[in-house]
Amino acid sequence: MPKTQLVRLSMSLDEELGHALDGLVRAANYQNRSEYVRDMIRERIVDQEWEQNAASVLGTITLLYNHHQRELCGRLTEIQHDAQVHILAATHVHLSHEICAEMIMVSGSAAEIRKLYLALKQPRGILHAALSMSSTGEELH
Ligand code: NI
Repeated sequence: MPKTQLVRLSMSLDEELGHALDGLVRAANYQNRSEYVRDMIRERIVDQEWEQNAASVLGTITLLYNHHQRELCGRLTEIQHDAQVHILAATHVHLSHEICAEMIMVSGSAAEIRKLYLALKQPRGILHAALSMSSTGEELH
């Protein structure tokens, strides 16, 4: 990949906002403001991909459920087979005698991934569901 040019920005902030920025940089253990602002921009780009229903994003769905719930496992499998996304990985962990945790990593359109997440969190027996919204990285530099 060719080395990209650096763009130098100089910006003005109110004193209070400047202090707030330095506080955020320190709290997140960044070495300097530039690194912090770069990551802030990348995070905003990823947020925007999801807000604008981008055609290609990466998501991870975490499910927590009681596997004694009748027909739940079969239902979860069925929902995944019907989803219009690519399932890249799925991991099942037996947390305790009755509780299972599942991690499903998917790529596809933001709208379809959200639809899958909402379908997976509905069935009786699901104790918690979370969607982690990430990116394919195409727009990140
Ligand atoms: Ni299990």
